Amino acid sequence: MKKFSLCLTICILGILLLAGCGQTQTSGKEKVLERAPQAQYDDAYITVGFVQTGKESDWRDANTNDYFTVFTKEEGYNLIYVDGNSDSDRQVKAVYDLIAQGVDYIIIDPIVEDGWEEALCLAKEKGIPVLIVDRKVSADPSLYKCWIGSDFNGEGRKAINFLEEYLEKSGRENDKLNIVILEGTKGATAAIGRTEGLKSEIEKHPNWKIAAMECANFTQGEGNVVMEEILKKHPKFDVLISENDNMMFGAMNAMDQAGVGYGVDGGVITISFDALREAFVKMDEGKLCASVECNPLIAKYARKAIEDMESGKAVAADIYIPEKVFTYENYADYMDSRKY
Ligand code: GZL
Repeated sequence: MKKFSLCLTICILGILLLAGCGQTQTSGKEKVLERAPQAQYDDAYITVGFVQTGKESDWRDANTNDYFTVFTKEEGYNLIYVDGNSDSDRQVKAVYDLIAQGVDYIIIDPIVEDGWEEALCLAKEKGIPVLIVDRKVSADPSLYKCWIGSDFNGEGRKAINFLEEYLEKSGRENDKLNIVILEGTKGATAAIGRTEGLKSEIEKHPNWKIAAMECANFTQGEGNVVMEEILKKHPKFDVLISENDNMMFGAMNAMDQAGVGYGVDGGVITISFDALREAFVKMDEGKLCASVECNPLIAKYARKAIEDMESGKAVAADIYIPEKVFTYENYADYMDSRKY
């Protein structure tokens, strides 16, 4: 009997505690849960919600910082930054929140291409223009105003064009080559496009073979770990192509630990993407042969598109941003002017 009365007491206490923990407004007999009032934004500013992928690479940090320097109060903007934390579900939820808040524009850099239809449909239904930047979505283009970013397939082709020139200069154009590729995040446009571009050019060379192609999610840590595993199965290969600089830096550490030589003066030919300032340092040290630029300074193109929409001008569906290829031969001409 004692046990029963003890259990009953605990249950009653629990109900009382629960009743006290919500935000409730007592109105006479019943307790009513009240939502916090809707966010009220100053109409003096254009409120822009920006849903970023996360902080997976140095390129991403440069890309994020660029939005804070472009969408300023002085320029008439109220920027709401959302860190997607490398979680696409979190990104989608953030878009619903921004719609509920009634922002003026939404900018999305989607971690992966799929899963955006419903949120984009709701934004369109609510009359909130959406801009897709950097990576793409697989949803119908009528659901957003424009896409701004890089030609990722072209970047992949540029990397192989560099390799072809590099080999010709050293009389190795007919060599048999084993190529290792470190891929970015599965389902991300940058990885999809670069891989397609790389493969379409590599297959033109019957004496070349892709010995290994593994995902390292654009991060330096995974570049290191994945390369350690690759080296166990493929201790000897001729070319390493990494779909961003950070994975290359991690792979370089693994090759150092394994005593594998790489760089301009012999050993594994190293080619990556992004062209971070650190990549220029690695080229200066002779460790990196080339980095295909992927321009993270996208915010000014997004602001221009918003300004055009604000003034009733048409905006192109796709806006490509200019990019170069930096190599061990030309890096010194640009190194001091790099902004990231
Ligand atoms: C490319 C961008 C990629 C970078 C990576 O536009 O989406 O994501 O190449 C970044 O460094 O993580």
